[in-house]
Amino acid sequence: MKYIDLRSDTVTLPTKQMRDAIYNAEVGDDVYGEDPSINRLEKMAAEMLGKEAAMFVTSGTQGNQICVMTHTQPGDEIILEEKCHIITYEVGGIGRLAGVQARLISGKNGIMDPSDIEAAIREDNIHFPKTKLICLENTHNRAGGTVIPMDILKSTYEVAKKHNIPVHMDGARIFNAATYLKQPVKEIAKYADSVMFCLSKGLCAPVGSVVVGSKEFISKARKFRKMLGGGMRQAGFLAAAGIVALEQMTSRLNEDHENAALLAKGLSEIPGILIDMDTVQTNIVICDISGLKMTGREFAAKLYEKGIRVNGGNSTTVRFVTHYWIKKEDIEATIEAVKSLR
Ligand code: TLP
Repeated sequence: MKYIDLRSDTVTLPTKQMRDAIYNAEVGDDVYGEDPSINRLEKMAAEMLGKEAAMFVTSGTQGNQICVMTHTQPGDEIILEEKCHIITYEVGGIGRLAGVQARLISGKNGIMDPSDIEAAIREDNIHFPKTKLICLENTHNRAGGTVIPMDILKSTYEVAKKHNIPVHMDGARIFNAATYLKQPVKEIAKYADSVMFCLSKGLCAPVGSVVVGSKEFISKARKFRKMLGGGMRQAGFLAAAGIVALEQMTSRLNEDHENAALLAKGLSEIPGILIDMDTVQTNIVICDISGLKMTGREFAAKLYEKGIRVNGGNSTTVRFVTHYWIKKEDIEATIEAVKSLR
């Protein structure tokens, strides 16, 4: 049976062009720096994001963890939004791997106020750890794919520079943010010292993410990637799909955003379902289904029987994510299926 899979944009399968590119890829040993496809992908990514250098990594999680390790020393403190991916879904890696302490700030729809960030920066005092990094997430996953407005991004970067603290952006979905803002992606990336973005989400590549930053930052980061077992050999097969992702998939994300908006509208009209429409900006829709008197897990199980997959747990929050393989008809079918659940 073919499911309408709205669990995540991570479920996207590679396109025909990607499969052909993988088959035909020129490869070499990337630990020796000799994989032409990896080198090409890294050059393209650095150019697109307006940074000096780039490094292919196995996953978004690995990219974020490497960036935190590269920017900090054990015992430092880093500032993050309280529901960000690094805190919620990275297995406590920043404590275990980087040995840093997290200073969490509540954001409005995932977006931290620059004055709250400034207030959280530690003064020089014998009792305090040093604030060594500010992490942003753009788009913000758990807040529903929300985008950091350009003026907030700029003010945040000004605060960071005033205190001489680098900014890392978890830009897993930065191309969705760029699409929403109608800005070239480098206009967003210029307000961060390092950016991680994923090839394997809305851009449909099967595996991999990229970290971009200064030459010095990336050469230091390469050592941490090796330490974490991310020094791959003929990884050009993966990079070949990543190149197609950057060439062909970054300019079509609006379609996913339109489908998410359509889905959010349809679902919000169903009694028992609440959606904060202000948060529906890109390809994620988060619903509160408490009015349906079932948990997210029960809701997901019922939809599964109707051929639709979503993620739901013990809470009454359910997430839907649109992507390349979801068409308008799938959205309509999903709304009808949810209506029939009651
Ligand atoms: N997010 C996944 C899950 O891990 C929750 C998803 O289905 O959305 N940053 C952000 C903002 C992400 O949403 C994700 C993945 C990552 C980092 C990690 O990427 P991967 O899965 O490649 O390690």
